Amino acid sequence: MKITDAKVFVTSPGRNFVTLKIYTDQGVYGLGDGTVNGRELAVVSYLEDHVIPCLIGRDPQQIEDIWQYFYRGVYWRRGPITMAAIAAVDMALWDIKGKMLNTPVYNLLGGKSREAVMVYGHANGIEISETVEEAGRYLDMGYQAVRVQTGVPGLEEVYGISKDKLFYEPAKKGLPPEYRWSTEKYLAHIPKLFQELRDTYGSDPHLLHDCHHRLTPIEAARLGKELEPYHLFWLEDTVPAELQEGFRIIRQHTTTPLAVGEVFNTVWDAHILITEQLIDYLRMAIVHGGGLTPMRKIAAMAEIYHIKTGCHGATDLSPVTMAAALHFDIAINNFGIQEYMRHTPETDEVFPHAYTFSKGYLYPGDAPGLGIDFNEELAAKYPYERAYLPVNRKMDATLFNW
Ligand code: EZ4
Ligand code: CO
Repeated sequence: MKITDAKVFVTSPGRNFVTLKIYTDQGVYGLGDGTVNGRELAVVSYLEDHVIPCLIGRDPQQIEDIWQYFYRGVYWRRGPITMAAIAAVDMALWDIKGKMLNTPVYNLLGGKSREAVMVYGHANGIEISETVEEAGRYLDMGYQAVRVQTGVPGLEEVYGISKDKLFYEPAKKGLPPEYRWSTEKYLAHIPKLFQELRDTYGSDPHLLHDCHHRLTPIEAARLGKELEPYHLFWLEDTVPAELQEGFRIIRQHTTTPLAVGEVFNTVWDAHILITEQLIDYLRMAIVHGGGLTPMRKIAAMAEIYHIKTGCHGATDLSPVTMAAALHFDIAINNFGIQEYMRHTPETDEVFPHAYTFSKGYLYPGDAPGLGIDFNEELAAKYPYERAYLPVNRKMDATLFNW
């Protein structure tokens, strides 16, 4: 069997997505996602100029060998653009293998370890009361778990807060807008949100919160401690995790479960976090973590250290990644939870998919391969639009973490 061609598509049905389609001499094709928010065209060039010429003529059945060829074989390893491009290839090859063997990819990963994939939705509001109400809407829809974010008095814009509710787009059209941030105001406000949520909905719902890399380890330790009475499912991205050792400080101080990793690319971003049991959930996405091939290995390593997965699933991960994540989530034993920020109806139309949502759970469906397709004609109606995540500054304009 041979790869005869591969094409890259950029489409923007509400936001930009990079999609790779690999064609074979058996008439079967596979789909992969290579989207990196705000750097989409860099992945397009990486694939078109450097990957696809080396891919044509190879046997698509040799997934491990092809993955190693583009990782070890290239000398320049790691990094978000490289790993997203390799991930796109890897997803497409698993899709092809499933279609050739006429079975869903989860069967190739060991079969189903569970009936369904628990997901969490995003509830947000400017005021605490609005966030509490929004969380209630998710619980009414059957969600077991909700991520809650709220505006902070004195800050004009806060990440994760949007007028749009069921889905929202964190990237803004045009050049990056700039926001202002105060950790002091934020830390003083957040515990009140959780007090209100537990008073309203009791102890049952799983509550999650994302700090979006805004804290130092000791600030994270303080927040984790103050939130302990509200029993969070997890506290996410407290600090930027380039300094993995920093998590030792947080861990010494709080029993609030910690999640991190949506910007990680390889196991080398997480090996200390894993082996020292400094976190509880690893957030790496199938697209940004280099595909299903490395993610299976990382999950297996995490399993030994009592760490579960919680794959990133914001709107900037395409439905192809969502499909791949669901096959992974349903197959591995140490699955924790899957983020599910719904895509717009336009995006769902461009990417028809077998996965379905019911009462707080996603189901990958039983279609062969990843169970995802790509409507090229419709995609062509939504050309690339420049868009970036905002840039964040402290109150005195010092550049800070988004
Ligand atoms: O800001 O996906 O947990 N989810 C998040 C996301 C990220 C975006 C960045 O591209 O933090 O909303
Ligand atoms: Co996050």
